[in-house]
Amino acid sequence: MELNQKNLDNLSNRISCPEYDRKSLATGIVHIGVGGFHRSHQAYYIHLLLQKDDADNWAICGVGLREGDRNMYNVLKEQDGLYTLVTQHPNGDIENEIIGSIAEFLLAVDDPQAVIDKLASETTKIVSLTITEGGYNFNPSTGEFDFENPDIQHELRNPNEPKTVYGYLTAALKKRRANGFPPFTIMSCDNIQHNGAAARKMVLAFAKKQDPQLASWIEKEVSFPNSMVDRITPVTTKEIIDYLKNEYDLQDKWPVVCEPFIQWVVEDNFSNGRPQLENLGVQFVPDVTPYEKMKIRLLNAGHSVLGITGAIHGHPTIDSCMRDETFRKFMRGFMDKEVTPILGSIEGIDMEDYKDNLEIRFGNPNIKDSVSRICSESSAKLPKFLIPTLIENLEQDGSIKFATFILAAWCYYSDKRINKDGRPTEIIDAMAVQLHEAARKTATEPLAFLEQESLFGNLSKNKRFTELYKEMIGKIYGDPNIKKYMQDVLG
Ligand code: CS2
Repeated sequence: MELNQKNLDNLSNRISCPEYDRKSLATGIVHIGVGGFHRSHQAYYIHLLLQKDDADNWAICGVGLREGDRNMYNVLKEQDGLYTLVTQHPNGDIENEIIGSIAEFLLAVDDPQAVIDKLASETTKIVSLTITEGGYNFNPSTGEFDFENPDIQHELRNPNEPKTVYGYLTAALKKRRANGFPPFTIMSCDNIQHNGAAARKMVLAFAKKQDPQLASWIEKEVSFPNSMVDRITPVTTKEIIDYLKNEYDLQDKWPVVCEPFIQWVVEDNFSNGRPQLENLGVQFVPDVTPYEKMKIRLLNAGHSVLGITGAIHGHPTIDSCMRDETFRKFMRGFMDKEVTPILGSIEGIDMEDYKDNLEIRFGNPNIKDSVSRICSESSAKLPKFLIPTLIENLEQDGSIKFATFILAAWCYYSDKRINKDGRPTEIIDAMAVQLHEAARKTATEPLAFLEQESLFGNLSKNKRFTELYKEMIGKIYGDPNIKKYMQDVLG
């Protein structure tokens, strides 16, 4: 049976379905960047809220800004915004739930005006974002707004023809201001440290160039709460689609799989109201800094550590890395010896418990999170997740061998594009070509990869680091059977 509103009644005796009346939903949140993560995390929380409370005005309108969002748009249109969330527990238990909180979906490339109008509507109170690190339009070497981007130049010249998130946000805020409506909150849900502050800096940089008066209004009136978001959400596979069909006679074209763990820590700073999510486990705190740092430096960096070494070794998924003792110990060694000393203690958090729990989460055999998802966009991830830990350890004379090994492995991975058995690795990275070009020079110039300053800053000038890096490069290039060198690092 196809998944859509009409069939919900028939489906509800075999799978958990929304109990709220979807016809009376109104959208208070517009979310830009609907992918697997948004659907396993924020849309799930809102679904729980709608199940529990009379909060019909907080449903979500999804927005896709790019042509690449068309598949999601088509599926959600066909399925009336409905999709199945499949929660896979480590012990094999599975929970399936049809989520109904996405009430509407707009594709900007088809109808830009509809998106501006939706954002500018008085009923829109929050605009949330999962646009990935790359979507923020940082100039990687300076961290400032990249005005060279041709789409940005286009929208600066033609404010009525937005293309990026910045053009849409400012066009809508301008309209709200002209109509005397209060602005929406801009809530980043991306894995970026100080994600709210980063979004604010970028929006203001753009707005100042486009319309300084509007920029002052935004500066005063719009809030940009920082948040830490967490739920491992692998890429949806055909097996899951088949499983729903076989077990439930349910045809869902794009279900989402996730782990049972879920966390959302948000600064309670909303300019135009917010849903009452605190009763559903969302933590509202005055300052998310310690939580986000802990998550990014341990979970996300830990993932990259396993992903890059796992890809070279030939492990297909994160859980298969975790079943390999060398990889598990290496990842834990990195966390214990290099990250924990930097983090220090965080009030209310038992760090050892947090790391033990990460081991269980990464090892969940039913999640099957591919190393290629983890390695994708490493050029945006490592400079935020792992390199700062290395730099801080250099400053404090701490251990650097684990992180250094990962950078040497990343160079090899970018250069060779095959695993130790000669099988091609799938590289998905906006900087793939540049990484490859830089890494290729390694044979004659061992530090060439590090000379990409936008990624590594001036690490190539630090003697303690470069000596070790060169030694590790020599080993990995000599024999890509990296497992034995990981054991050396472990000592
Ligand atoms: C992963 C994250 O993309 C990555 O490298 O580390 O997507 C991770 O699964 C999520 O942040 C978990 O909350």
